[in-house]
Amino acid sequence: MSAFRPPHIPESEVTPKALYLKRRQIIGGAAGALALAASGEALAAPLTGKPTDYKVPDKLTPKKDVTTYNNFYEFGTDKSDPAANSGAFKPLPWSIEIGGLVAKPQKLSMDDIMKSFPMEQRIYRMRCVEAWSMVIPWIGFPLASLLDRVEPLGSAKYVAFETVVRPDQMPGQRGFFQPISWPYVDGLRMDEARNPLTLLATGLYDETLPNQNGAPIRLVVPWKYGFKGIKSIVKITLTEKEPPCTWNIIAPNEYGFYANVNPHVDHPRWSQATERRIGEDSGLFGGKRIDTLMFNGYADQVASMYTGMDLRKYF
Ligand SMILES: Nc1nc2c(c(=O)[nH]1)N[C@H]1C(S)=C(S)[C@@H](COP(=O)(O)O)O[C@H]1N2
Ligand SMILES: [Mo]
Repeated sequence: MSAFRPPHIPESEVTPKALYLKRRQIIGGAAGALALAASGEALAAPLTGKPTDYKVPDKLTPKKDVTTYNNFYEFGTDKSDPAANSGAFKPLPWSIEIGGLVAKPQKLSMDDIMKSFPMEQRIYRMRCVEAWSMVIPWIGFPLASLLDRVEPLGSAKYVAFETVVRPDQMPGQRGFFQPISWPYVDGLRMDEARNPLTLLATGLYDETLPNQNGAPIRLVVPWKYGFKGIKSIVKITLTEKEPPCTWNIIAPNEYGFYANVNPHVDHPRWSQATERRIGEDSGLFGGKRIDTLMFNGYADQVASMYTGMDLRKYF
């Protein structure tokens, strides 16, 4: 069993409104008032999510590893760069524009989001394409709830996402070496976006998302390789055509649009059959590796979306 215990909150306090009010109270006082005045939004407080059945028996990855071993090229390409270089990033105020093939396009602030969607806690296995993995207690809400709110048109077949571009606050977006053509973009097919597992996360463990993990809001798709989990989202667009995906643009033979975790389809330069759990004793010689599971262990919930598809072709 995992060592994690959800914080104890009475049922009455986990409604979105109560959660929001509680957060307002916590940041009360002079400092809170100042923070509010500056940002117009109240996100500086601890965050709680309603415990759910979405969890795995695996041991949680220590928060320290979750927040110091990251991929977030906007802050640099080394795993330690995002934690080291994201201090000047200002996640608030923030808003997301949702548009494209929808009946009700809208722009939502983080306040709107915190008020509108009840936050849940979900413990997911996460698998990076680089063959390491973590187990993370996320706080967030189903992307499907947000999609319902904008009312997708029948012609909408995909959902496209975009990360913020802020070279002044994101050192990886300035300077001579630019590994990516910004903004970082990615997308999902509509059924994947609406799958109950797919989350928009606003926190991890018991805090709002640290900058290095994609503050203030990022995508979490636990049966896909980590690069699909686009961070610091500012734009969501419903489209008819398959949207571009940053890693697929950079190396189409190595990274596909689907990026479903699949131990039977190797990356051209390494095996995807096993993985290394970050934060666990890795012993001598690179240590213990565990088997990677089909769809990262979520086959029961997602495999039916891909029946009849050749997963070697649509990797
Ligand atoms: N905008 C943006 N999102 C991103 C990335 C990135 O470089 N930029 N890296 C991706 C990759 S490769 C991984 S493995 C996950 C890592 O998320 P974590 O650092 O919260 O574990 O973020 C994904 N989302
Ligand atoms: Mo990744």
